[in-house]
Amino acid sequence: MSFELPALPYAYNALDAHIDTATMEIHHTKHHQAYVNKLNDAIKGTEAEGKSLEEIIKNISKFGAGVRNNGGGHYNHSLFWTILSPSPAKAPGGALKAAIDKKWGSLADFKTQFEQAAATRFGSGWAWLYVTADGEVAIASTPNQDNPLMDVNPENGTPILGLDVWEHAYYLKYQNKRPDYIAAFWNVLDWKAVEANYAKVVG
Ligand code: MN3
Repeated sequence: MSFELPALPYAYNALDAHIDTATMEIHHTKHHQAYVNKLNDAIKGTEAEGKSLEEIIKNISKFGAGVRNNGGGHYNHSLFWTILSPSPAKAPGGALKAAIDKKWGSLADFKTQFEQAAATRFGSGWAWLYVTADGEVAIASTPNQDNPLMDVNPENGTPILGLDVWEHAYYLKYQNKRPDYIAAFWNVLDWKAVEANYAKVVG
């Protein structure tokens, strides 16, 4: 069974005021599709074949660069699409709100720290809100298509929110203005989806 490109849960133009239609379509049908195709090629005949994506990512040190880059690409984008929404919940509630308030003081303070991580990631990569093995929420940024679930990452845990800061994610609308893209991201980030991811991790 090979990996497949997941369908977007909304239309390509659904987020257009903040993430433009052309970017969404190219990002999904070209970039993400390419990670899926190259991942399927890279695992052929290796012990990764037949394993779940999560299993592969958690044990990524066992595999080569092709599996790391493309497996990460498939995992990261699959998460990214599901936390965006044209009708997002604008703030977290419940246990996630409590965890964020405890760690950073407020949602606004969390956003400032997260924006800093996303804006200062040099070159291509991602910014993350993730849950550590101790059940704490934390912020990380990773290069390329790495993520906190990978065993090679010292900031290790389960991502519940990820922001793609590769230029392909924003260049058509925002050009070199990555901070503007990061600011726009909050308008389409669905905290309900992040809350659901958090609940899956902490039980
Ligand atoms: Mn991308």
